[in-house]
Amino acid sequence: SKDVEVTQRKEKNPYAVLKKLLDKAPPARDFIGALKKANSRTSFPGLIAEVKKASPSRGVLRENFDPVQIAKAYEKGGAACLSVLTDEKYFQGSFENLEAIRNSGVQACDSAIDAWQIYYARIKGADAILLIAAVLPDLDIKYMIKICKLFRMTALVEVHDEREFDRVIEIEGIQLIGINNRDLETFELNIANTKKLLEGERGQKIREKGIMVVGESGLFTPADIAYVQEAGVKAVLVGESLVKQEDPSAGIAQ
Ligand code: IGP
Repeated sequence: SKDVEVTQRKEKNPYAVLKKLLDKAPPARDFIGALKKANSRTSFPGLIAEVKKASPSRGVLRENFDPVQIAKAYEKGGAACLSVLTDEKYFQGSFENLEAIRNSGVQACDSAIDAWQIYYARIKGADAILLIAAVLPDLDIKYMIKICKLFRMTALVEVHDEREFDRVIEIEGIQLIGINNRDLETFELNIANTKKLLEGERGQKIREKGIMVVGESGLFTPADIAYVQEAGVKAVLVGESLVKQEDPSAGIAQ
């Protein structure tokens, strides 16, 4: 934000400022491609490893939290992509963390509830962004997917229940859907949620449309990963179980 202020004093047109910052950012890399590559190389789901200091449901997960060190460990362990929390209030994250990690060369994702956050994340080097269906109306998701396309970013659209799934599956241009096993209202975790949403007609639709599915949250053991893979996911998003390890790369199976 400091560079935004400095430039704004010199520039009269705010869009020119924005354009300059966007042009300066490292180009977005192929997030889905990285996941697919990992999936075909290892026969495990592609791993999105999450850099998360704290969460509303679990409190502080790691005391000596060095985001770049964790990101490097994830990369060394074989993670295909990273998720970097930027929310300060609930997750003790920051856009500075995102930028520092991106500068260290890893594929990063971030979550947005407002269009400006996509611009901001892109400026800080994000390749993908998480859009949460529970808090976004369809029109917003559509609009935000368009912005992502413009920046060649990937939109990961997160759902938790059938209603949200049925809403977003019809959105044009959707490529990547995340199924969250955590209920964001009660914080309850249930990995059977991924399976439930991929059964029957819904699973059929996903396959027909060639949409990649990410199993999110509450994955702790190789058996948990195998379970969601069996259910049909080609990628997983894992935070707590990795970030809590002394060596965050240790929990990543090859
Ligand atoms: C990671 P876990 O249980 O492995 O720490 O979960 C990730 O799925 C979770 O942090 C998450 C999240 C979100 C956080 C999924 N969707 C939306 C913030 C906002």
